[in-house]
Amino acid sequence: MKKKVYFAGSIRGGREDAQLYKDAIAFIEKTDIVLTEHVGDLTRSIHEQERDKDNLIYTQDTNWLKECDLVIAEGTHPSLGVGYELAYAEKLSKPVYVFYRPEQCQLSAMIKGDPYFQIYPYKTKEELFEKIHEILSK
Ligand code: 6K6
Repeated sequence: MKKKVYFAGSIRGGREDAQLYKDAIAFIEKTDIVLTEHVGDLTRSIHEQERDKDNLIYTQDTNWLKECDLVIAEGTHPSLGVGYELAYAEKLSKPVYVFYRPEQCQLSAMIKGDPYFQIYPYKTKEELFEKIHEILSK
């Protein structure tokens, strides 16, 4: 059966890795379902949003966290929202896999130091996809 994946990546924290999120989401969708396709949406500006939509985003995303089978996060680019989602997923006992590129960032000790999270340093996109494939094949 297809797994429902909550893919987390920086939005207001900065969109430098947005293309990578888009590619990772497309890769996951070859075999499974991504609930959070918007994380890889390159067409929407983060500035387009109105403040009063934030509660809708929060409600939708926390509902998807409840619905998902697992969380895959790209944590190279620091994001308050991603950090919040990871802690929320832990509270719900969802499996959480966090990827990051150690050559480009120092992942927060609050993520790296939490033994609940499965942390995967990687260098190349190929390496990232290979590991994601392994996780989804379990
Ligand atoms: C703009 C661009 C694409 O989508 C939007 C609208 N904003 C959001 N829509 C849905 N989820 C969001 C939005 N902003 C943040 N999130 C959630 O928080 C995502 O699931 C991301 O994993 C995470 C990013 O947090 P910030 O703090 O970097 O924004």
